[in-house]
Amino acid sequence: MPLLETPLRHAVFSRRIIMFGLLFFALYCSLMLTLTWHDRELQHQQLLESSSLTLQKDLNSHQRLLSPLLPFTQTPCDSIGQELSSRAAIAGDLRTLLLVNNDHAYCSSTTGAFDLPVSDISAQVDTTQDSDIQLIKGTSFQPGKPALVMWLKTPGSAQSGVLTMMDLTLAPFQLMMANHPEITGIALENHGNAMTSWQSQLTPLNRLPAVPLHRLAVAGYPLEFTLYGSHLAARDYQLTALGGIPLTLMVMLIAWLALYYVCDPGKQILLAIKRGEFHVEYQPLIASASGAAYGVEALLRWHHPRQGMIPPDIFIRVAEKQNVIIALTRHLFQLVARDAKMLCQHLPAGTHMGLNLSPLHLEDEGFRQDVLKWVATMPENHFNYVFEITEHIMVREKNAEAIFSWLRQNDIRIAIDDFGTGHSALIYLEKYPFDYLKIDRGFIQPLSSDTLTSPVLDTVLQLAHKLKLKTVAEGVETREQEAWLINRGVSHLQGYLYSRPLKPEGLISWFEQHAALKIAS
Ligand code: G
Ligand code: G
Ligand code: MN
Repeated sequence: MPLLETPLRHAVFSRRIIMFGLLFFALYCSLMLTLTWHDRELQHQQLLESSSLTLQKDLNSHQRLLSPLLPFTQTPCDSIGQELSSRAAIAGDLRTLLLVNNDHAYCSSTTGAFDLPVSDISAQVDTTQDSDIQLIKGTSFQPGKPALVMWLKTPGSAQSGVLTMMDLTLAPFQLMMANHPEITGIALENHGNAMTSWQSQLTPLNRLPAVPLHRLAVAGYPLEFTLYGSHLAARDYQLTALGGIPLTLMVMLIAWLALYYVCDPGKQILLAIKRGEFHVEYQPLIASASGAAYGVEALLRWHHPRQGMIPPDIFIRVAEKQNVIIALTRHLFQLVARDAKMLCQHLPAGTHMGLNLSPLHLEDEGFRQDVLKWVATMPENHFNYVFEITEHIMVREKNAEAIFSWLRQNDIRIAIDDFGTGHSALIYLEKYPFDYLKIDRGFIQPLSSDTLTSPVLDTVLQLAHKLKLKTVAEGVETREQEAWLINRGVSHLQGYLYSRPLKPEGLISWFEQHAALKIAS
C-alpha cells in the first residue's frame, strides 16, 4: 500500500485495525476461556477428591470407633448399654448406635434394651454382608431428616453386628465449593438414592439431572460424589471480556502505530532507499550543431517489489511533502557516483551529467556540503555537471543568486527545467546567471508534420537567443520536430527520437553505437 494519501490511508487503516481488533478479541476470549475451562476442570476434580477423602476419613473413624463393640453382640444390653452410650457420645454425629443379634436390634445407645427386626429400621441394609452403608429417609426420632446407616458384622456370626445411624450433611462440602459459582449442586449417591445440596429429602437417582460435571467414588464405600453445574460461570465470561477490552484497545493502538509507521509514505521512501529499490537511468542529450552525444540526464527510478515501477513525478512530490527529498537526493548522488565509476571508462571526458534537484534541497543549510561531498566521490575531471532546477526556485528563494553563484564557482552549470510549465517570471531570466533553458516537452509535442508552428515557442526561443542562453528541447520524438528546432537555433535535443532513459550498460552501448554512426555519416 505505498504512498497512499492521508485521508485514504486513515480509512484503510481504520477498517483493517477494527477487523484486526475484533479478531484479536475473539482469539483472546477463546484462549482465556479455554484456559479457565481447563483450570476449572482441574479444580473440580480436586474438590471432589478432597470431599471424598474427608468423608472416607470420617467413615473410617466411625468404623474404628465401632469395631471394638463387635465382640459384644451376644452381650446383654444391661451390661453393654453404658459403653454403647458413651461411644455414641464420643462420635458426636451418631443418632443411634444399635447392637444386632440374629438380624434383630436388641440394644440402643439412646433407649436401651428393645427388640426390632433390622428390616424395620432400614429395609435396604443387608446384614448378611460384612459391612454395608445405606442412605435412609429418616430415623424414628427424626423421620424427615435423611441419615446414613452403617452396618458392621461381627466376624464369624450369621447376622449379628453393630448398626449405627449417623447424621449426614453436605454442608461442609458445599462450603468447600463456595468460591465456585459455576457449581450449582453436589450430590452423594448410594444405591438407588442421593442426598443433594438442593433438596432436604433423598432424591431417587433417576430424578437427578442427566449430565453431571464430574463424579468420584468414595474409596472403600458404596458412595459416590457428583458435581452439577458448568465449567464456566457467568463471572468468567464477564471477567474475560473486561480484561480483553482494554488489552484489545492497547493492541489496536500498537497495531495502528506500527501500520502507520510502515505505511507512512515518507518512511516508505526511506525504507526503499535502505533496501536499494532505487536506481538511476540516464537519457542522452544531443548537440544540435554536430548531432553528437553531448551529455546525459540522470533520472531516478523506483522499482517497488510489489507495486512495480512508481512514477517519479509521484514519489518526488511525496518525498518533497514528507520532507525526505534531501535524503532521496543524497541517495541519488550516491547512485550516480557508483554508476559514474563505470560510465567514465566508456563515456568521453567532458560529457555533461545533468541531475534534477529539488528547490527544497537547494534551500537547505547542508546543500553545499552535500554537493561538495558528491563531487568528491565522482571521477575527477571527467563529467561536466549540470543541475536541473525548476523555475520555482527563482521565484521563491531570495538567495537564489547566491546559490547559483556558488554552484558556478564550483563548476556546476545550471539548467532551468520544465521551462514554461510553472510560474514563469520572465524578469528572473535576466536577473540570474544560468546556462541552459530546458523547454518543457509540452511545447515540443504539439509540433507535428501538420502544425509546425508555435508562436509562443518561437518567442521563447528568440528570448533565449537574445539572453545568450543555451536551449535544450525535451521530448523530441520526430525528425520534423528535430528539423524545426534546429532551424530555430535550439542548441541541444533530448527525447525518445535519440534514446529513452537507459540503465548504465544500455547507455554505454548507446554511446558506442552513436559515436560509430556519427563517424560513418
Ligand atoms: O523521466 P521521468 O518520468 O523520470 O521524469 C518525471 C519527472 O521526475 C521529471 O520532471 C524529472 O525531472 C523528475 N525527476 C526524475 N528524477 C529525479 C530526481 O532524481 N530528482 C528530482 N528532484 N526529480 C527527478
Ligand atoms: O522534467 P524532466 O525534463 O526532468 O523530465 C524528463 C522526463 O521526460 C522523463 O520522465 C523522461 O522519461 C521524459 N521524456 C524524455 N524524452 C521523452 C520523449 O521523447 N517523449 C516523452 N513523452 N517523454 C520523454
Ligand atoms: Mn529534468
